[in-house]
Amino acid sequence: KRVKKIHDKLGVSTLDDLDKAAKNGRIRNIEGFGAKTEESILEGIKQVRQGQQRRLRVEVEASAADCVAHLKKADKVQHVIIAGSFRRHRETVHDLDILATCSKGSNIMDHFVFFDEVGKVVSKGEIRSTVILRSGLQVDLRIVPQVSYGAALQYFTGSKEHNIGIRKMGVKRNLTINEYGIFRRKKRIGGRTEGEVYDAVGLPWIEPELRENRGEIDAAKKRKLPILVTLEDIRGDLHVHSNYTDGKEPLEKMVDAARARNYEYVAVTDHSRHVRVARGLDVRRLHKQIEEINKLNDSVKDIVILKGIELDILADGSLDLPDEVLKELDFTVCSVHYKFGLPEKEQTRRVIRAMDNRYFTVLGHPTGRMINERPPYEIDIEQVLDAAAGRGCFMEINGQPHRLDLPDHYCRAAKDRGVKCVLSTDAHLGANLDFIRHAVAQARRGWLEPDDIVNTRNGSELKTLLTQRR
Ligand code: DGT
Ligand code: CA
Ligand code: CA
Ligand code: ZN
Repeated sequence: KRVKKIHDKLGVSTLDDLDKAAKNGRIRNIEGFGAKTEESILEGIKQVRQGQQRRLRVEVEASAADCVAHLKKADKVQHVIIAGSFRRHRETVHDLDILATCSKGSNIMDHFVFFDEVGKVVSKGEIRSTVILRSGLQVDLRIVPQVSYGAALQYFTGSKEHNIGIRKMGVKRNLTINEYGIFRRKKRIGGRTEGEVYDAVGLPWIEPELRENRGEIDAAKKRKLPILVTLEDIRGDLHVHSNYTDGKEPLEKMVDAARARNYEYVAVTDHSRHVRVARGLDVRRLHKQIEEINKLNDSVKDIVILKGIELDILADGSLDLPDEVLKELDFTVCSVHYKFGLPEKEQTRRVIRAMDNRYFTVLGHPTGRMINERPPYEIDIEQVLDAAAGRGCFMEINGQPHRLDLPDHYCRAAKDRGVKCVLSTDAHLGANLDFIRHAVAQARRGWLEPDDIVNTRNGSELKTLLTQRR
């Protein structure tokens, strides 16, 4: 729709046309487009032209695992680990930085370049090689001696800014941290493990997800590092679709999948009527679903099925179904699915107005961004978070690979305001429940602890949280 608008209003039909239109500020004049969109279009064009789009971490996971498995089969290898932004669980990565140790006479470098997926060998040396996989992903392999493993792992995990901070702390103690060791004058005094590096500067070990120089070194000094949430803390999924709407599997199958994960509860949240392409539920069909869930709850004993809906936030900020119906539900994921182009003020007002409704539980995929595909809509998330704090509304961390929405810095902004987050998958298939890992990773990068998250609660604690606004 948006492409068509640009085409129709400005006669844009090539990337060059688009570039010119954005540079001349003509795009912001189209209704529903703003200066921010124009900026992100320009940024997108730059990335496409440089062929440098960063890849989703989630999308390179499988090849990363294959690479590691392959390397582990070389002779005389000890450690093989992926460092860099991949280890820090950044949402996108530029390349893979693999670190390995092996004993004398290993064939690891030959073995590496003969990996099936390698498309091109860029360089091959004794201690460092670089290849490009058929998928276009660059992979660097570095071999370090066993005594250097921890210091090298710390170095190559990054981020660069974090490393600089740690290095500076070393200097104060007359220590040189890195080129792969901890040295006092020229003498190696440690670096075999990563823990030794942090220990040498008087800090506890810092989780890779926190290593972005966003205050983690200070927090570590004060012994105030967060105890990050883990997958095991999650007790249920609160955003799941079924084939009542655009899900691919029957409700019962989705419940079975949740049960297979040993969840205590699962919320079925099919679309509401406004989403016609997904055959969104009207009052009648929602009632039918509620009935089915009631029956299912009577017959299954090991999991509680919550009655929910993914409710459209309409253009004026009202919700897509009347309060009389919403009060029968346990849970609502309220989402913006159209009118992405409202000016920032209006979009923000729209969402905050929706939160005024007492049946509003959680804001679904709050920024609307699709990584590498669609920019976020123009919305003042900080203002939204303030409003959520005042009203007791929650924010979703949607684990769909392209969404990962809220982004990490906003997860932290939510925590700072005492706004709790819900980690969910937005599953359209039973197998999608696995996306919860991605939501957990995003939450960890946002410094979240179990207490900051709604679905770490047990069933009765959850009930208390969900009824407090009503
Ligand atoms: P990426 O590849 O853009 O997704 O992000 P990274 O963090 O994986 O960056 P990369 O691959 O350029 O380098 C891997 C790590 O090596 C980086 O996180 C920290 C370390 N490193 C690279 N260059 C420098 C440097 O100039 N100084 C310091 N202190 N560390 C560096
Ligand atoms: Ca990297
Ligand atoms: Ca690299
Ligand atoms: Zn949605």
